Amino acid sequence: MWTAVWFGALSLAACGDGSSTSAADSDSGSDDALDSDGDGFGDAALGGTDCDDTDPQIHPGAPEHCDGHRNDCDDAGWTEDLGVVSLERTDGSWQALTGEWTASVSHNITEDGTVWICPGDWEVSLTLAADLALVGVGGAELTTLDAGGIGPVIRIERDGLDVRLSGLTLTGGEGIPFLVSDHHPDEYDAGGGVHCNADAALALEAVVVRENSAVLGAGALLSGCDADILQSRFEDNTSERHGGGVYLDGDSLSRFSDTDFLRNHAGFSAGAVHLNQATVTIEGGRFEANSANSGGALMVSGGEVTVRGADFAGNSAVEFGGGAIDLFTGTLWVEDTTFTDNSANTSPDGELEGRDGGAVKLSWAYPAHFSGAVFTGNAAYSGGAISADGGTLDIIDSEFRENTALELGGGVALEGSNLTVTDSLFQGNEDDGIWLYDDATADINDCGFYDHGAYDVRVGASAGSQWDDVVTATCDSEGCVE
Ligand SMILES: [Ca+2]
Ligand SMILES: [Ca+2]
Ligand SMILES: [Ca+2]
Repeated sequence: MWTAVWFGALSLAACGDGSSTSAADSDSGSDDALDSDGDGFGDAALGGTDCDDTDPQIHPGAPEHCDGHRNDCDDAGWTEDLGVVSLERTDGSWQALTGEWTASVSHNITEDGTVWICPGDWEVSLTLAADLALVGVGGAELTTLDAGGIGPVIRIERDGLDVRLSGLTLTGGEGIPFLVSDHHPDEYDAGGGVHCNADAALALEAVVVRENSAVLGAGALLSGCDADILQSRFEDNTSERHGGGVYLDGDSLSRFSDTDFLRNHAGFSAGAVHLNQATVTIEGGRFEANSANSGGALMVSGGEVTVRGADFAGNSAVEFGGGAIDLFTGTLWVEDTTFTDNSANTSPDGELEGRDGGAVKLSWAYPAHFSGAVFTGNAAYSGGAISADGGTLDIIDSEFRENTALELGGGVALEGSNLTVTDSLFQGNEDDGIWLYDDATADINDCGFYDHGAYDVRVGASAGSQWDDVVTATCDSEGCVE
């Protein structure tokens, strides 16, 4: 039926009827050509004005959405959707958000859907109160959300939400008050880039979290929030106290995959990631040049950490110990991971207590397990690569090369701990391969010890130590000192 009407209009024009009163022109903004998408405008290919008659969001005068299409059919005015933000609701309708995302104003998004964010520098602090995906269409390098210091860039405080962020840079965020769980009834500003304090599911993919600040978790606070973070990057975030990159609290059960932590800093502990009674899995990724007083990259204050295939390089504990990781009660499982040039405070001056573990410091680990770990060039006051004070430590198929202790235990230093080492190599650590004292016990099997300045395995440090009661070191390769 519509076809017949259209041919009628065409025949009028073809006949050169000068009246210009065809039905196609007679009503405002619409025409009588076939309108397949029902947006009120007929198909341009059939004489109407709708340049895309398959999409009702495209027609003359349509508002511009961040959808990759020239919505208003106006060639001259279209700029590939640069500088446009739009919410696509789950029912397929759209809402323009562009005008609101300026001057770092706070906004709530309360309807489920996808927020499409086209390239631009957006000044905004967002509270997400619905199931939402936020998609940076041009990727993180072109699409920045900047909170301008008025609060977190992204804030999630409603249980049960499912939130996904991709292709975005989050910056300029500032933490907001947060009550730390467990036995610390203290409130601190937390979560500058992302503040997720809810039983919610959060996914980040290809997101850069950069230059945010807080007291805890400058890059992100994850409290009760289960985060799945993929191919993302936390860089140059700074926390006054703990977790320069991320602070995980309470029941958070999170996973970081191929995610890098670069140059994050915390004033007290954990330049990159702080766990307070939380569980985290790290698969791949690089932790580089993060710093804190203790635990240059990671601090575990109760919780479980699994690390597979990651690289820790050049992280530092500037005052105390654990250049890369400081575990203060909890479980640590490390596989196929390198620790290179990390350091605890190695200054010869000042208080020396606690400046242990150039790469890893363990206190009451139950247990710490390393397999396929390679420690090279790490340095500390004692325990150039690893120091352990209490708990159990189990090392398989690992290498310790050219790690340095200012005092004793170039490779591994153990005090009151139980060590098992199997199929591992110790070479050129200064001055000792392994140092055992104060009720430490060791079971050393099928290991190689080479090129140590002092002892391959030193048992007891000096007169008065308690080593001779309990140490049971047996070395199968080159000799061990008893
Ligand atoms: Ca149409
Ligand atoms: Ca259309
Ligand atoms: Ca568009």
